[in-house]
Amino acid sequence: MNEEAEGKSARLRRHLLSLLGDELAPHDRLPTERSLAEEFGASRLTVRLVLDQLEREGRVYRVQGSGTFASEPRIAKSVELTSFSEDMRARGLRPGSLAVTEERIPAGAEVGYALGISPSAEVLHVRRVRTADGEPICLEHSYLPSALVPGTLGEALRGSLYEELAGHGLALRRAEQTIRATVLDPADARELRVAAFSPAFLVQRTAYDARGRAVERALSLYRADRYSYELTIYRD
Ligand code: 16G
Repeated sequence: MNEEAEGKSARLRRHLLSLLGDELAPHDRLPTERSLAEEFGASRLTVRLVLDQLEREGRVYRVQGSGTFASEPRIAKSVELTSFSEDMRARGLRPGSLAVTEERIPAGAEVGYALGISPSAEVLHVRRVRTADGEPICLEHSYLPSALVPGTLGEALRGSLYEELAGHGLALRRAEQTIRATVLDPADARELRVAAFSPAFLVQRTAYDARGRAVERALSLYRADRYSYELTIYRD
């Protein structure tokens, strides 16, 4: 790209980012490629390359034959130990849960190791599809040692698990977690109402209370089109 086109594309990108930030609501249509090209005195190719970049960043999406649209904002998760309900409320979204199940099962090797209990020790497995304003965005499996959580949680699971645990003297203070990229198998994708094999973040978390007891092993699958991770990093 020559210098002039580079200057135009930088200006166009700034313009589009400010439109996306201030004026356009999710799913609003962006100005057409042709009108952007005219307004910025740029070629259609320059406009298309700028839109391609915004599409790769997840800021816009295209619909064949109908144009380019503003994406839903991603829910930026920070590295603080927060619950799903807190994350949603902080963004003005209503947290919810669908398809809630709970069952007692043996921990098994992976969960047992993470929780520091025997693979044959019993855990309460809670499975929930988490929603933001009614839209499914995350599939969560939580495993809680029966020794710490002996009863069923029932209706409490419609609300916040972390608030419920705190009410039982199991407030969570620290967690270790790994995040990796994955794709959703067809059954999980159906529950999250996205196409089979859509990208997702798999977050595995072990959360501890103030006494250092491992209270929860969780596997959360977040829709990658709705989430991003935010880290503050330091240099000495
Ligand atoms: C978060 C946790 C999950 C926990 C849930 C509790 C991650 C990766 N996972 O989604 O382990 O069970 O919050 O949310 O952050 P709740 O209190 O709203 O039920």
